[in-house]
Amino acid sequence: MSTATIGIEKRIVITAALFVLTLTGVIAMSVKVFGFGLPTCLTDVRPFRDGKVITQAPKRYEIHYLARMWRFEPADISIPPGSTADIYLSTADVTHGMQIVGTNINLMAVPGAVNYARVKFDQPGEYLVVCNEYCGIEHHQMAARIHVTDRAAAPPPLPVTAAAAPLGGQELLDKYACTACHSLDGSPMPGPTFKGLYGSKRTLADGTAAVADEAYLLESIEKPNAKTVKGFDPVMPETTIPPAEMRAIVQFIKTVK
Ligand code: HEC
Ligand SMILES: [Cu+2]
Repeated sequence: MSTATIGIEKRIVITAALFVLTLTGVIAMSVKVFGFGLPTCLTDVRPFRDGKVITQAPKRYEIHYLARMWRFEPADISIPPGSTADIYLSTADVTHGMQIVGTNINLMAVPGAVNYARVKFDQPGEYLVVCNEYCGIEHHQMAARIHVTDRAAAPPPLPVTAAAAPLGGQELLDKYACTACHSLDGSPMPGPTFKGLYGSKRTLADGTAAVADEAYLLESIEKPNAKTVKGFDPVMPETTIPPAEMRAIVQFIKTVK
């Protein structure tokens, strides 16, 4: 190898090293000088169960965002321009994403963990918070708003109440009038009781048998006439129920013992 080649190699190595050092320096400087928050996974913060805004000082906030199917809590907050917010993100169910449109905040909400980022809101306006991790049928509806407005400066900001909680399985049975024909405690009604139904063996009108597993429950509700339970009239009406509510109903029936 000639001395010339060694010289070129050395120069390439040194240039590459300088390049890496410069990049590291730029990142460190952006964090220190310009206050860019690098997203971090905080494993020492316990996942929380409710979303809230904590006012630490004027224009200093801590926002605990709880992502869940399919909303963020708090859904709506107001803070004054120039506010710095420490954002902590957790999830109540599956993995979600959280992007604050118009900022560089793009976090993941991972079950069992809390993610963190700091953001400064200089420009007044309405910032949309969206989920960017597909999380189920109503994923596209998952959104929240951060209002950056001077009107929020006088009284301390209060989280506006989050969207109403979804109905539970038992409430859905009332909503769809299932309880008009099905009892939960074994008492006789036009339809079989849900008490002890899950996992039990059903004798059907055509003489065959079936086990009331999850698939059977789903089918019985979606297509009431697919199978008829022996001793009952096929009078159950067909009802259109959104998938999320359907799941809640089946999950609830499973617990009626
Ligand atoms: C008008 C009365 C009526 C209403 C309202 C009704 N059902 Fe039924 N349901 C029945 C009857 C009768 C049967 C048994 C005959 C059959 O299998 O079709 C039945 C069967 C079922 C079964 C299977 C039960 C078993 O013992 O194997 C399930 C599960 C069920 N219904 C769920 C529901 C749900 C959930 C709703 C509400 C969305 C509902 N039903 C509304 C009358 C009703
Ligand atoms: Cu989501």
